[in-house]
Amino acid sequence: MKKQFEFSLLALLLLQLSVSQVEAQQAKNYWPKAGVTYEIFVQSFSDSNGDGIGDFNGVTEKLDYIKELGANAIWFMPIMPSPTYHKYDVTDYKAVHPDYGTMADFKRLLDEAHKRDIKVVIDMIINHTGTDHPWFQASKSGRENAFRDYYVWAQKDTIASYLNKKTVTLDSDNIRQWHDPGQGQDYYYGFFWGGMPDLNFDSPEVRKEIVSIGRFWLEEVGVDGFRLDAAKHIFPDDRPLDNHAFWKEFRREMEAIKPDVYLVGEVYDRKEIVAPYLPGLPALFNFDFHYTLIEALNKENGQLLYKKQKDVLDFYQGITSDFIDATFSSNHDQPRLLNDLKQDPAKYKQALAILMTLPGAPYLYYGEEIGMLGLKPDEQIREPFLWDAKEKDTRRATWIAPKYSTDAAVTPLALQRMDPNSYFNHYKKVIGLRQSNSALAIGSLESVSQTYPNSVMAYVRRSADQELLVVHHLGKNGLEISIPAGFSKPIYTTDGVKMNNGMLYLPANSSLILGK
Ligand SMILES: [Ca+2]
Repeated sequence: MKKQFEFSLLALLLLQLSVSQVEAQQAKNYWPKAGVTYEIFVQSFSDSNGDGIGDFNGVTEKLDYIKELGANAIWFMPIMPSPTYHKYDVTDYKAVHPDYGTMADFKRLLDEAHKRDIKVVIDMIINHTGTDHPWFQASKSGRENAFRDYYVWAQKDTIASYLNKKTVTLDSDNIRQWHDPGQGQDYYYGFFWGGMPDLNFDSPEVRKEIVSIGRFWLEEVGVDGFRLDAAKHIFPDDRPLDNHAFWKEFRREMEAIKPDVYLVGEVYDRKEIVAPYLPGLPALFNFDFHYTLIEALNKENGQLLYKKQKDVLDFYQGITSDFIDATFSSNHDQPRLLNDLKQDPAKYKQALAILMTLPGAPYLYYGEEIGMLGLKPDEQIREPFLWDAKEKDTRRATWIAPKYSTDAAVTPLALQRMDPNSYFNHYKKVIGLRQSNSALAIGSLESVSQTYPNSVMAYVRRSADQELLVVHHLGKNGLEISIPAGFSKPIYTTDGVKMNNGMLYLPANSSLILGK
C-alpha cells in the first residue's frame, strides 16, 4: 500500500512538473526557425465590405482566428496593384491594390497582427513586372528610352532560333520566352509569359530600384519579410551562379535595413538546385517534402518520406547549418491537398500530423484547416473560404463561383467548430501540440533502431528538455509493432491505438506521440 501511495505522489509531482513545463513552453514562439506560417490569398479570404472581394479589413477581423489556429506568421500572396486576379504581375511596387483596401488599412492589419505576436511576410515579385508597369511602358517605347535597359531586349534576327525553344519547367508551361511587343524588330524576354516581362538584373538601376522597394516595405510600411517569387529565374537558367550571387547581395542589402528580416524563397526544383540558394535565402520551400508527403500517403509507405527528408536535410547541412526548412502541406500552385490524397479524410488528417511532428518551419495554405477542395486551373485552387453556412456567411468572398469548395462538398468553419472530429479541430489540436512541445518544434530528428514494415514511419525528436517518440502508420491494414524502450507516456494518439506490454496496435492511418 505504502509503495503505491509513494508512487502516486511521485506521479502527481511529475504531472505538476510537466504541466508547468508545458505552460513555460507555450509562451515560446519558435518563428522563424520552426514556427507555423499561414498562407493567405486576400482576394478569397474574408470580405468585410460586401463587394465580393476579400480585403485587408476582413483579414484584420480574422486575426484572432489565425491566432486560435496556432499560426505564428502570415504570408500574403501579392497585395500590390496588378491587372490580374492573382496579382503576380505588379504595376506599382510601392502601393497596395485598391480592391484590398488602403495602405492605412494594411498598416492597421500589420499593427493588429503584431499585437498578437503574428509576423507578416508579403509576396515580392521582382523577377518580372506586368506589361502595364510604367517602366515597361517606357522601355518598349523605343531603344533610346531611359528605361530600355530595365528589361531584356533582343533583335528579332539574333534570337530567331530561340523564339520557341524554351522547355517546359515545373513552374511554367510556357514554351515561348521571347515576345513581340508589336512595335518593331525587338523582342522582349518573359520567362513565364508575354504579360510578365523579366526585369534586367544586369542593370545597376534595376538593382537599386529593388533595394528601394525592399526599404519601402520594411521601413515605411513595417512588414517582417518577404517571400521571394521565382527566385531561380532572376538570371536565365544558364547563369545559376549569378542567381546565387544576386540573392546574397539582396540579403545583405535587406539585413542592412532590417537585421532580422525574414526571407523565404521559391526555388521550384530538386534539392541539388535548391540548396545553393541557401546562403542568400535562408529559408527555402521544400518541394521534395511536399511531393513525397503525398506519395508516401498514397503508396502507404512512411519510410519513403523519412528517408527523403533525412536526405534533404543532410544535403542542406552540407551547404550551411544556418537554414530554415520551409516544409508545406500545400500552396496556391498545387492542387488542394485533400484532392491529392484522393479525398481520404484519414490520410488528410495524418498528413498534418506528419507535417507538424517533423522538423522544419511548416506552411499551411488557407482553407486547408476546413478541408477545402480544388484542382487546376489555378483559380479553382484559390476559391473563397467558407466561414459559415452560405445564407449566414457575412464574410464569404464571391468574386468567383466555387467549383470544388461548395457548401455541399466542404463543411463551413462555424459548423466544424461544433464537431470534435472535424478537420478544424484536428488542425487546432495538432498545431497546438507542436507549439507546446519543444521537441516537436525544434528537436533533432533521430531514427529508431527497430526495423518496421515500410508503412511505419517512426522517429525520435529530441530537444534540450524533451525526448519524444513519434509513430505514424500509413497503411490501411492494422498491425502490431514493438515500442522502442523507455517511451510510455502518451502525448497524442489517434483513435484505436492500443499499448500493451511493450507492443503497439496501430489501426489504419494512425499516429501517436509518446514521451518518456
Ligand atoms: Ca471587399
